[in-house]
Amino acid sequence: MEDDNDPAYGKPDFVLLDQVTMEDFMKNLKLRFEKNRIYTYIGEVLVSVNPYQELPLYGPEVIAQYQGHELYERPPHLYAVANAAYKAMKRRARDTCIVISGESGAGKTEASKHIMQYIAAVTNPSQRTEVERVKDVLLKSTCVLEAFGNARTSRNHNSSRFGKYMDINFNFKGDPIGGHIHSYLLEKSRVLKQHVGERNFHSFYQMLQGSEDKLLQELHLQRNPALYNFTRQGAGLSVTVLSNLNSDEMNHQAVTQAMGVIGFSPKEIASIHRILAAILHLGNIEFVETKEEGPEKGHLVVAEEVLVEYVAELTATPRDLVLRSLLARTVASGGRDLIEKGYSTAEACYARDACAKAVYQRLFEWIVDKINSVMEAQGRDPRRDGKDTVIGVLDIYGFEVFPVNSFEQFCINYCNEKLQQLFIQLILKQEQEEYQREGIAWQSINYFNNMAIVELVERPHRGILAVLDEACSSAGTITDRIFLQTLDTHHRHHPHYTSRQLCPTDKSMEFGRDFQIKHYAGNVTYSVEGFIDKNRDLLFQDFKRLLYSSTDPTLRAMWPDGQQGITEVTKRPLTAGTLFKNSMVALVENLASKEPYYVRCIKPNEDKVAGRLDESYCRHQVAYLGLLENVRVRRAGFAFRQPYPRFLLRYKMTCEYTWPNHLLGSDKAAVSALLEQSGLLGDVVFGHTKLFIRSPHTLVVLEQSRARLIPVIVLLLQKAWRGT
Ligand code: AD9
Ligand code: MG
Repeated sequence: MEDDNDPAYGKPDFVLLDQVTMEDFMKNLKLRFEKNRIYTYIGEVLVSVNPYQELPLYGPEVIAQYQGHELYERPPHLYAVANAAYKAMKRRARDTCIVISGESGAGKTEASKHIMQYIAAVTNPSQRTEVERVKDVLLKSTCVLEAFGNARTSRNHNSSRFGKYMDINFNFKGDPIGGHIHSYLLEKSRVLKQHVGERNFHSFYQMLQGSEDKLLQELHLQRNPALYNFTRQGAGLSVTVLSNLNSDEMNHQAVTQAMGVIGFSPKEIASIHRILAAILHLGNIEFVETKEEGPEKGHLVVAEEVLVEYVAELTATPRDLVLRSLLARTVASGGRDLIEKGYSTAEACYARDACAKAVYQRLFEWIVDKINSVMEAQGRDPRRDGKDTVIGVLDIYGFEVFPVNSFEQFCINYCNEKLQQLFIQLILKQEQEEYQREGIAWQSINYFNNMAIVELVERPHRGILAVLDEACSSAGTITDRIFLQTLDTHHRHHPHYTSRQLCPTDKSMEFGRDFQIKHYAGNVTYSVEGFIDKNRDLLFQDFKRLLYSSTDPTLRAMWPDGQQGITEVTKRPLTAGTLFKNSMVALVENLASKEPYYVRCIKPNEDKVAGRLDESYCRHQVAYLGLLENVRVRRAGFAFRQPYPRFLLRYKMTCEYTWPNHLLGSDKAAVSALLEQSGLLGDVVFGHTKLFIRSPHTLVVLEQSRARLIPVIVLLLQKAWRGT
């Protein structure tokens, strides 16, 4: 650990580079990575490279080395960032947040887990039961949410398919007393369809592989996922080729145990299994039109009726009602008359799929709500008017590009644009505010600003989401293709938008199907197929009423809107895109109101290989994450800053006027005397409460003289001690 100042291991902070060029940056990143130094700072921002192998960097012993230390006193680490956020929260009663960003597979989720582990390890020294319970729930909830919200994709074998923001509430002693999870847009279309090499959500395979024979029998399931339409398409059947992920079977045990710890009752766990099984059976239901002559000709029937029985049994709903909801829907005709409108085969498939997706989504949301109800903050601090201090941890799906990108990737990448925008604003804002507060002059630095891309998506009236909403409200007359044409008309001159129509020579896009956005992280071609449908997110009322009629209280609780009568006029619900946009706006506002800490994750290679850093692949990420600009801002201003008392604590032994204590009136004056004696005054500026140091060299000089003096001081102290 101590060798981090050794040049053989590169610079622990990019601010210390001799020159800020991409070459120098990459050289340092690579050198450190090769020595298993996967963490490096840019000031207080932590850059992390996914090692794709287990490194001995974590655990209680390492945690102990970071506990109570300042960021710069130990080699760069996630623990140091967690510690800094925790200390700021505790000392200054500031709400803080840790924002983890980077593309899919860069290591965000793993980072968030290490942060949680650090916080759990350093809190509640008195082992109060209630606090222990909260910590247990916090830690175990990750495992449960990963089972239901993560899946194997071609980019990451344990890819988060939902966004997660977790608030941890602390009392005045700094112990966690509660928490709240906010989940964002689960990629529910995965329930129906997976691309080659990908899988459905882990939960399905875990249940099939891990349940006892008896349970499977009760669920009318067989162990083999290849028997179910919803779990066989991607053919990526095993969870992973990586060693650090357990088998589905082992995970099943872990998840069930975690649910128990969190407080899911055995009945609730059984309901969850039944719901998952019902979804799998639903996926195998097919429809045929009757061929016999007579009045029934052309009517739709279910090919395998026993599946309907299974679904009815598992959802505790009447079989006839299940069948009816699958084959027809009830519509109010004119006044109060209700008529049943039979489906065509395509409509029935659509309705079945919509139902399967919605059931899974409601299950997921119910699980999040359940965890939240268990974590609701207890024992609030009355001195803060019932308001606790909070650390928020954001782990959201990373920027992603697949061979075919749809509505989900569009939302995910938009979300990453929003976070990048926040990073730009906060890093600049924070710097500027700090200089103003301390009364120091400051000149702004230019960034690539992705605001235009964010606006392309979210602007009222003409933005892509607004045009999409418009298409959705048009009672089925507007097709995906027309939607694309409208986008082309509105954005033909937009620098970040193009399509095959606008750029006929670009063969990477298809005519009438694709548009492309030049994202901050790269170009992504989206296929508009299914955009309108996914945005409208329609589920017929019949299914809602059916599921609300369930005698299983857990399932019923997921469908409160099934109470509504068929003739009740419902307001048009907000579209999926608009809901997502609103939640992103709220998220960004929330993060901006807290003191932010950043972890910027980098994926070293596309093949998930241990220890290999592909230079051009990483260079691209360094560029789009704006890391070089980050270093420049940090350096153009002042590389280091320290409150006067802290500075003295560390360096007072280097000056006779300040050692062991100074008599100079103020700490500021003492620091000034110290620096004058070392001849370093020219490189610093005195703020109201902090010292600002321009070049890292100054700190190096101070560190060296400190290192020279410490053995002498230790010796002196030992002598003095013996003498007493
Ligand atoms: V996504 O946007 O959710 O698709 P993440 O969350 O950024 O993505 P994740 O944390 O899931 O990526 O990391 C991907 C894989 O990299 C993990 O399953 C581990 O196998 C591996 N990984 C990531 N970080 C570490 C680490 N610090 N040590 C060892 C790691 N392995
Ligand atoms: Mg993740």
